Amino acid sequence: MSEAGGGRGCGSSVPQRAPWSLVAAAAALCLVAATSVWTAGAAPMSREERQKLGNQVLEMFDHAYGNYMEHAYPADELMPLTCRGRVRGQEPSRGDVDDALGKFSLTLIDSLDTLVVLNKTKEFEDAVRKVLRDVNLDNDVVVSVFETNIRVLGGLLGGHSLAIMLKEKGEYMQWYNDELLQMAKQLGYKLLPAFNTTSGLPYPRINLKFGIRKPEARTGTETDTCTACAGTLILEFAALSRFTGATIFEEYARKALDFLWEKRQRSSNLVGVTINIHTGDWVRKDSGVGAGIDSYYEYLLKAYVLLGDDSFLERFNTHYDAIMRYISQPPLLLDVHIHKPMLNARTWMDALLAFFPGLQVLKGDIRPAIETHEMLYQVIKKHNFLPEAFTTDFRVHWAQHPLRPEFAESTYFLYKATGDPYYLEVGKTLIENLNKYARVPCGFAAMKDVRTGSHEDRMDSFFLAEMFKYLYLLFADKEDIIFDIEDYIFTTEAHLLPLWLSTTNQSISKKNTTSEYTELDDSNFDWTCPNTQILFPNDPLYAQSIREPLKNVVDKSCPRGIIRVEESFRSGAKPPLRARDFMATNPEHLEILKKMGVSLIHLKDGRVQLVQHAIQAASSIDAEDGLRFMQEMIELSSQQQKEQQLPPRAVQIVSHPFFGRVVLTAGPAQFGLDLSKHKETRGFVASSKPYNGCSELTNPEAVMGKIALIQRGQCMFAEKARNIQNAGAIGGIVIDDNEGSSSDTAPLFQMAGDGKDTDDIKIPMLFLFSKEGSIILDAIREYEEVEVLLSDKAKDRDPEMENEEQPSSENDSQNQSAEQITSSSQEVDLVDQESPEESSLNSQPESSSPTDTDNAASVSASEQNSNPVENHETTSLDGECTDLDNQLQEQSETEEDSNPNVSWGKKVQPIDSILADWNEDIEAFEMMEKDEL
Ligand code: DMJ
Repeated sequence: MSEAGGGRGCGSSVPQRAPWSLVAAAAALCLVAATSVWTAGAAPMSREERQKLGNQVLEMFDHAYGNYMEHAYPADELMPLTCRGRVRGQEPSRGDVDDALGKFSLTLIDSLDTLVVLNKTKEFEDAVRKVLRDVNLDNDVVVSVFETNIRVLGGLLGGHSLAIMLKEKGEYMQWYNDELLQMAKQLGYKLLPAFNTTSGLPYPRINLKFGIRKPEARTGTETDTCTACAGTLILEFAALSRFTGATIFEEYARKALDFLWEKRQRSSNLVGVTINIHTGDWVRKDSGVGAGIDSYYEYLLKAYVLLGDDSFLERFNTHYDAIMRYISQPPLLLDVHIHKPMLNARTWMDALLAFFPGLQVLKGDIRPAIETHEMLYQVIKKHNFLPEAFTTDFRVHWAQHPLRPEFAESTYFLYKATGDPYYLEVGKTLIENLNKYARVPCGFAAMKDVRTGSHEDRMDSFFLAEMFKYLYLLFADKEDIIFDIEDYIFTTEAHLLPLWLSTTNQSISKKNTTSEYTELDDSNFDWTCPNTQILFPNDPLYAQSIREPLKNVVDKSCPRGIIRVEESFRSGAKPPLRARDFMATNPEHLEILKKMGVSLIHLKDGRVQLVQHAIQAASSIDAEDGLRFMQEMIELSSQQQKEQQLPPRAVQIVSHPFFGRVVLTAGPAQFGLDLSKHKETRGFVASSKPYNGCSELTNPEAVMGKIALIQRGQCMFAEKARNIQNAGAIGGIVIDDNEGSSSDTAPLFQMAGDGKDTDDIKIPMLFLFSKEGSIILDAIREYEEVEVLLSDKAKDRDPEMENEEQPSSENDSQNQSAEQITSSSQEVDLVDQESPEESSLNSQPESSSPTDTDNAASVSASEQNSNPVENHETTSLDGECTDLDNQLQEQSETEEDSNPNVSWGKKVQPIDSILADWNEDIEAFEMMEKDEL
């Protein structure tokens, strides 16, 4: 056993060779040590105001809980807009999100220990009786193992922990006889079959009644799970084992953790987002601290705190080093690839990572915690809530916000560690925003879009389990809570488990575990918990001084590419004018450009091309600056381009004589029916009149029930969509007006909305470049009736149809022409899955490869041929930075000679890497919809 205390992070209050309970308690105690040291900085908040805010939190909780109990209970969740309960099977399925709902009164169970924290002991007593009376854990329903563990098992254990605490106090719960614990044990046994894999990693889902294997189970065929899903069990399972003496739970959770540890990527010490539960192979190899991984890290550190095993701390520290080395790019936390950790895996962050500053407080690493928290707070100030995902330049990437508690959690922990009243003000803002924007007559509604303030009929149980706890505790004094919160550890769902479990039944902890045990050196314990002497070396303004440089980080930010920012600028070498600040209308900027040897060329299509000639620069230093500026500009526009990309869609001509053999690559739209989520749309095509679709159609009878063809240009895509929809079209294909354009040579893009709500557009819309579009137009001329299938992926052609129509010799000539069209369309882009033509997609970039043609020109052609209207539309939603958007279509050119180290050709992203990025984005979004959220 290692020593705790002494020279280690928690300071001298911990005796040498402390019992584990003391070590754990000390770690928790360190969190409050600083609350009284604040003497300057943000104005202190009076006790009166804190009480007022605390009471406001109580009132808000009553509003949420009261409405749930009145209108939804015994359903799992409240639907606050329609004021009723969400019962699984009775509402349209929301996919994986519904896997949290097991018909076990989820919100009630998740709220149990919140009632005690908020001093609502009578209501707690009443709620426990209801759980014991009404809740059935044996429903024939498939639930997420992860969600059921953290919300239901955790909720029951948190309830039990506080029930026995109250009983011991002698006033409340005197009748209680471990009934919640018995339920927890029953549930624990129901989850165990999920671990029946060779790896010991659990299946992601289980049927509460039938388990995994039985035919009635309707689950058990999954091969993958998320890292957090498999690595967020140890607190609840160990607590269950230690409370009951049944060792099996802790053993299973340890085995899963051991396996994940074994599978970490050895050179980077990072883990991926999803893993194959049978082979242990990483399925998604990107790695961050948000969705899919978050609570795996959290549980390693907290398992050390609760259970006292050094091995958990050692693992956490190893991962933490890697996180700080690769993922942390203060104030950002950006996903990287586990095998190439210097390579960012994406340019956006998800809201779940907002818990990380809180975990860093527990770890004792306060500076980056303050920085990230400050950045997140500024995003919140801009949008009132943290959008589900936002880009590195703080634009909304995914606008939803389901009232997540992670930011409040970090705010609470930072306040505990710093005592800085600034964090009380942050909490006050959170309360105000919730009341102002999310409060509805029947509870609190999730935000569907933080930009528009629209609501979703959803109030997740974690809102009651976590948000109110952290907000209440933030403003509470010790005497406001009827027990000592420092005797407990918070699970990831903020359920409370007593630290004394560390010394109970601990003999079981090491049984059957594969992990080797090593004596840790002292460095493992450095900073393992906040220590006021380290945090504030005679500087009460410590936290403020860290926040200060970041205070405008969001407001001042405009679209930019962040590619290991800290590295490129650490050297201090940066051009006098940054690409992200450049405005083509600013004469000073133009002057600087000239000095750097960069000239502007206005292209016919309205875009601006940047060209650098080093020899035209005023000096060699200016030439270097110019080169850096060009480099920044390329990265900036490439980043922007990447953000515009979406997986291609397919327009497949299915009617005679094509029979599905001709598949045209199409660009999707940011509005209308999403073909990746819905079944394909099939219909005959008809040209709209006017052909540009910019006004009410004059031939509605021709497009009614058909897929309308419209020409690009003259008005917004969304306007065209509305006009054809109003005329009764079931879908639309926009054909590029730029003659000769083709997906062979130009990158696909998504059609943007018009900056307003486009929810009214229900039909699918796809975009075809001119060459592909003319295949359809030619077909209409030749065959009149042309039927197409709009989908996210081409379907197998229909041999039955083909056979039906082809026996006559008359059709032979038509077949022949079909073949002709098929083979000629290979050039444009054929992805018929039954033929090797698929490879033509992969060969696309070769035609635009810089090795074929002039270097710089081909770079710009493949990277920046995006549509000015789309770029403008997309970013204008976010406000201030539209001027810059127009710059993002700029092309760049440089003379290779001017810097032999710069290979512009490398900037071209090969199509398979683009596709990989697309796939990762889709997977990421799918992940975010999963139960892990
Ligand atoms: C909670 O259920 C838990 O905190 C979980 O770990 C992930 N996030 C949700 C709430 O956002």
